[in-house]
Amino acid sequence: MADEEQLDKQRQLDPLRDRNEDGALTTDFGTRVDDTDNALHAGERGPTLLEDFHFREKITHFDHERIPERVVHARGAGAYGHFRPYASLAEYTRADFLQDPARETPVFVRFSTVAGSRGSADTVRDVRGFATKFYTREGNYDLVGNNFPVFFVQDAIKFPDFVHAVKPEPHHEMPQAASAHDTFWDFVSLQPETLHTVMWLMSDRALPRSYRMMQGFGVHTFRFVNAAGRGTFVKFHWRPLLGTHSLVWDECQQIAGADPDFNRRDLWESIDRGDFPEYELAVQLVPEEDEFAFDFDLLDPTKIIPEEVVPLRPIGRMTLDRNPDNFFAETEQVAFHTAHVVPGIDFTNDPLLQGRNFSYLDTQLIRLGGPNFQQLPVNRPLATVRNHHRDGYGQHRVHPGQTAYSPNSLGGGCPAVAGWDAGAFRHHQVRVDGDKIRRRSPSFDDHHSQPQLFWNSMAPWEKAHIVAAYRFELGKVDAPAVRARTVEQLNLVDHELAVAVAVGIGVTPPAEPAVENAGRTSPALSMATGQPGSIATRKIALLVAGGVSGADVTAVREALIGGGAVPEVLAAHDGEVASEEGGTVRVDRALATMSSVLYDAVCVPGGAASTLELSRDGLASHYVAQAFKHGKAIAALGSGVGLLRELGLPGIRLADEGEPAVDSLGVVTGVDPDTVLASFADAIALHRVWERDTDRTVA
Ligand code: HDD
Repeated sequence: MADEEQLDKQRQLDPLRDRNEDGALTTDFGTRVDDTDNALHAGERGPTLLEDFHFREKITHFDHERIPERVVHARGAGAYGHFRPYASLAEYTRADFLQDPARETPVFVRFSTVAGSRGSADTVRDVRGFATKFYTREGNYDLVGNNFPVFFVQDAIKFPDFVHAVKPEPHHEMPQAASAHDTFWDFVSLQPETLHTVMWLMSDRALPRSYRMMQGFGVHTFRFVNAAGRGTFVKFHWRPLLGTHSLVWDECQQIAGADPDFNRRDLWESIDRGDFPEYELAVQLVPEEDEFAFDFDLLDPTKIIPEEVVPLRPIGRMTLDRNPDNFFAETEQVAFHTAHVVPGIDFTNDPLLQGRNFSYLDTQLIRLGGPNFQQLPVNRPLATVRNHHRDGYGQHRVHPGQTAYSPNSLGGGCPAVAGWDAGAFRHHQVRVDGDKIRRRSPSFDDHHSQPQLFWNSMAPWEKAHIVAAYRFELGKVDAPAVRARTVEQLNLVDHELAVAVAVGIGVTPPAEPAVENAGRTSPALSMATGQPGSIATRKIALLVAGGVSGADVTAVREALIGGGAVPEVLAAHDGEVASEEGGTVRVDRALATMSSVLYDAVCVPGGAASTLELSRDGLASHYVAQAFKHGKAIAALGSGVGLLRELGLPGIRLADEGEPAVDSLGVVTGVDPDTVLASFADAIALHRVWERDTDRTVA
């Protein structure tokens, strides 16, 4: 256990922060250096001398800077924060950090994509990792989750096959960070247990707008254990306070070029601004005696417990409020492990979890170069570490004394093991009995009911996006047999889905449904309902040119900032533009550097000369047209409507001259700033206006 004053992770890190702020440049062994720009040569034009220890040390260190990237989840972004429970959970778990609502536990969270390498784009179609390290006073607890509640395979032994299939193909190492290729679809179409998670992958859940607007899930059924030793099954859910929101696929592909760091930058800038990401931790609790009360197996990680069957119980809140100081030291070297558990939280026999408990320790040994990775600053627990582990590469501890074994008498028997009552972890006692067999339980066999449940629960636009995603992905698959087999699999989920996909990829649609659709839904699975409506932290572009109405710009900025949004003024050039009132308007960004896909909404303030200039600029028109295609809120004040009129936006009515305000599917125009801005804010808070989604492929 840690003492009270030890429980501040930042205080622990402070002496380790090497600011290099003043003083002379030195070698790694501390000798001051008089020149770091010229190596030691024999004469001005002569060879470099071996004697130049500074040159050799500098180059050698550089040559060794890289470590292996993570085999999966290589691309990520992290932040520090803290977690606080709402109330004591002592009834279910003895985990110390879940006992006292007055106590905060420091955390480090790393978000990631899965398939891409370290330098790949953020907005690819992929699962997102959501890994949280709680620095509790009883040791580090890692909740290593994803933004999907289910996983592709049921048994960890299939993980290498799955990863090899989704990663770039081995002969030419293409494509990067994409599942749209033959080997992925070959594998998943042959392995029907993947169907459910693939359905999530084809949904917009795979395209989060922001790490701040993304759910997280522990995926497995874990076990809480209370002080009396009673177990309760538990599923963990992170729910973002800003709601769960996604991008659209066309937008994602463009962002990958316009700003490949889109999600990473969003996280960094939000924390920098003081818009701290917040998530509620909720649990689904199932008494041990109800283990077999479901029509699926609780140990099967390809299944959810529908929230309508076991409701979520909110238990606490996490706030991320500090960016790391150094990406490599902290975000790259953080080492998560599913077996980093604390008393009161335990495993189940989920065969995926059991395998993970081997893999995460193993991978850190190669990635971080040996068994002392727990001593790296970001990984170092706040709880006191005492044991007989010794030596190894990168040993930072100095262990005085004679004894490094147990039992000992020469060291006074120290350190001694503790009991459950003294805060030791004790594996939950369950009776295990069985033959040694390589076989899965028949209770893991149903691969179709839950994908069907997911499909049935989607709003029409969500279904349309799923169909479009299957068509896109399979459209990149060369092997006709793989395309056909995928359609066959989908026909075991839903006939309408299978037909819609088939016609898009040139496969003969199945004539008959292979199964009857049971018609079950779980409304909680849809992103269309139950989202908190707010414009907070949304980025809004204001398009301006010389002669813009300064009054409009001020009104728009004030209204948006008042709601917590982040407006930015964009013009053809940086600096400032003249306002129609004879003043100036400061420009935040040059239009050419900030594509429309990098904003949540766009506004065109009034000003006849400004509108005319913007209309002549293809970039500004393209900007609005793109925002329209991606379902974003658009506003134009006064004469600004002229820019929109030229675009001929389908199905949209624009305000006539002098008309106060018209809201037509989130395109808000008119001369009355108050009314226009109020409707604009409502449309932004909806996230997207899906009714005018031009990507729709099925009704
Ligand atoms: Fe994993 C990393 C999440 C199954 C083996 N995994 C990794 C990370 C996350 C997950 C979020 C990144 C951690 C970080 O930011 O450093 N993994 C999951 C989830 C799974 C899952 C939610 C299923 C429920 N993983 C899984 C299996 C295996 C692995 C079945 C192996 C048998 N995962 C790894 C790994 C990684 C990893 C190879 C790569 C880097 C690392 O561990 O530290 O060990």
